[in-house]
Amino acid sequence: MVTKILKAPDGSPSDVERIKEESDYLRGTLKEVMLDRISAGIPDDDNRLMKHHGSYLQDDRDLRNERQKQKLEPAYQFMLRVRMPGGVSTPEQWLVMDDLSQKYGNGTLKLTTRETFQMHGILKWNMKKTIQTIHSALLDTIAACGDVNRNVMCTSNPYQSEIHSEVYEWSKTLSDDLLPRTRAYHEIWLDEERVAGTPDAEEVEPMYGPLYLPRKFKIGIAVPPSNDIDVFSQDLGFIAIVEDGKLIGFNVAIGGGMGMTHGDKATYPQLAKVIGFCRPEQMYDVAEKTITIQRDYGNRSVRKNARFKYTVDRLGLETVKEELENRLGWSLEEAKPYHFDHNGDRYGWVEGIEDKWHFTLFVEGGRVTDYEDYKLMTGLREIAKVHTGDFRLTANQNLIIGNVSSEKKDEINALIDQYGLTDGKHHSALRRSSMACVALPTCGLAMAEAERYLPSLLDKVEEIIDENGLRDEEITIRMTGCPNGCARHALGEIGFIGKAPGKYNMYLGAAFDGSRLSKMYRENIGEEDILSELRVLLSRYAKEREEGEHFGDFVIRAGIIKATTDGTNFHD
Ligand code: SRM
Ligand code: SF4
Repeated sequence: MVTKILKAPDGSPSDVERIKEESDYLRGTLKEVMLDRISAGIPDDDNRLMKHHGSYLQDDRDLRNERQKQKLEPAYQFMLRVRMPGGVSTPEQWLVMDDLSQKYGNGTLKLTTRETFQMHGILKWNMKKTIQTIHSALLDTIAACGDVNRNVMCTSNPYQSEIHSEVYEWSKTLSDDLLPRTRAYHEIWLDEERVAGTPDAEEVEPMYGPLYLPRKFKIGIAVPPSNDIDVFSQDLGFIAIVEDGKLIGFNVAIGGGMGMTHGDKATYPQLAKVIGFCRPEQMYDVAEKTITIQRDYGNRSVRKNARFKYTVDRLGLETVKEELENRLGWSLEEAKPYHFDHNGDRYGWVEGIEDKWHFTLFVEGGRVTDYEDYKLMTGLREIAKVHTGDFRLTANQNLIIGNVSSEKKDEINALIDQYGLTDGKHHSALRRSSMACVALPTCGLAMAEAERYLPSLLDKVEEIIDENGLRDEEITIRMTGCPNGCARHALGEIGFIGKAPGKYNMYLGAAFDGSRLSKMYRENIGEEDILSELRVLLSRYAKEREEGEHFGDFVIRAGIIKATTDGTNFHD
């Protein structure tokens, strides 16, 4: 076999590459600037590095204009993201996160689309205490953001508990073993003394090297028939193959991603493609070698073309597979058959193995807070105080109260009733299948509202749903405040991407099981147009659909939108 000579793109390295290179393995001047009391902010270079520590500086955009008028610096605050593979948290950890958000955050917790906690609103002077407390609860924020492998997701699967716990263990192993090795985090936040001497790069970061990756890297493990983690949106996806009730290995899919820039055809969402099968014990090797291919050939010059999906598209899927097998020293087996049913969550109580129960709770927009008439945060706190199982944050921003013993079930159920915590079944199935990214007021990249707006839009869409007898039809609907795709908009049967305040591009036609991307249907429309479009589309769907046909498939069959499975023609 002739080995092809692969090349990374030419071009001078982006500024972030310089920052990483000069950072002394992600230290920069973070230790010093976090002590500075003159500003609540930190310099840009350090903020770039901060991401590798699971945080970054934001400002409250609701207050931006007013503070500018008053000639005050922006209302600086930090977002902090926890690394929590597979989304599993103990009740004790839940209570710590709840307490920290009250003490140092904005009093809410965000359950993210990658199954973890985010806190918002932390002031600079409270960051170290917050991280130290998280550490004492046996959690951390290392590599939750930044140009490294991120929180590894896995299907929150209460139905097949045995497989779930096995797959969960693999997600933990991957997450831990693929961590950066630098001690920067421990020195800056946990007061670890620096070891004297200058070890070489091989010793400090054997896999990442001093420049880390060209861009973030994401891994997710799905357990069919659930594709809740949207395995085709991951840089590297593993699809569990179960035979005779036993996990025999994983199909490997590479090159997925959701982000793009409006109007820029060189950027697009892309689906990961299945390239083969590996045994569970080969999984780490596959992940490590895939990451090193991206490390060596990813675009370090243009960050918006730096994700692995572009590396795969540029080099070609077969070439990347060949390179992977060269680095592995063995070949992947042929991919095994699998079947996904859905990418959403299944709500309410289900019985797992060994007399354990799981309750999936609908958490709108993933925001845990106390609303005036819905004490969600208090209710969950009271549950955490008596719960002896676990909590599982889902990839759809919901929450599973997991591993509840039969003896505890009545007690937990009484609290669920007392606080009116909901499996969402009094809502339409459409709302239960909704996701929205954070967007305003904390996200600096948001062009329009998402999490704060979608619930009120859905109130109106639900009227149309009811007029058409579609209350129990699961239709996935996702909204993001910009095209970065944090709520995986391109895999929603109905998707909205913020363009400007109150204006969205509307997308249709993704598959209900997350295996096909949507396409743009209308550009730059406001609420009135959104509702009138949906009135026509949903009424046609109610009348013209075939038995069991999902909305995303219907719009394609009815010729309303052209199908695409390839991101490179996403804009056409
Ligand atoms: Fe994201 C950047 C929030 C999942 C694609 N994302 C951001 C930042 C950090 C904004 C920034 O860089 O300035 C957002 C913080 C807002 C805030 O105030 O909290 C942010 N992303 C989120 C979360 C919290 C959305 C949510 O409501 O749940 C999710 C946290 C996940 C986690 O726990 O790790 C989140 N982001 C995603 C996903 C979904 C996923 O991974 O399954 C995607 C699409 C998948 C992908 O990566 O392709 C996603 N986020 C992005 C991008 C676009 C990357 C790209 O390829 O171009 C950015 C912008 C960037 O990296 O430059 C981004
Ligand atoms: Fe922010 Fe855009 Fe991500 Fe929404 S999609 S959280 S607006 S970066």
